[in-house]
Amino acid sequence: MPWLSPRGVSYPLSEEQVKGMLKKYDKNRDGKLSKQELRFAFKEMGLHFCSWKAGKALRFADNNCDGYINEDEMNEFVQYASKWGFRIC
Ligand SMILES: [Ca+2]
Ligand SMILES: [Ca+2]
Repeated sequence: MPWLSPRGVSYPLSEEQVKGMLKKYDKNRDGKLSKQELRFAFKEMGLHFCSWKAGKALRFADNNCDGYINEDEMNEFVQYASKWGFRIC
């Protein structure tokens, strides 16, 4: 994982934890995650190139093509995004 650089003490997040974190980043409480919300969440969870990754994961998991990740699409999204290695810093 060359794009991960450790920032102090950190530990990897499980898929369940990532899902819980993502829900907290639904800032406007519409039950869906926009690209902006995802990008912010990725950044907070220690990912680099978060804008690019947010877009890539969003396109992958956005089954109904509305540009948002809803509850149903979340599982696929998290599975896809987990390979980048989320961390709590
Ligand atoms: Ca939202
Ligand atoms: Ca969608």
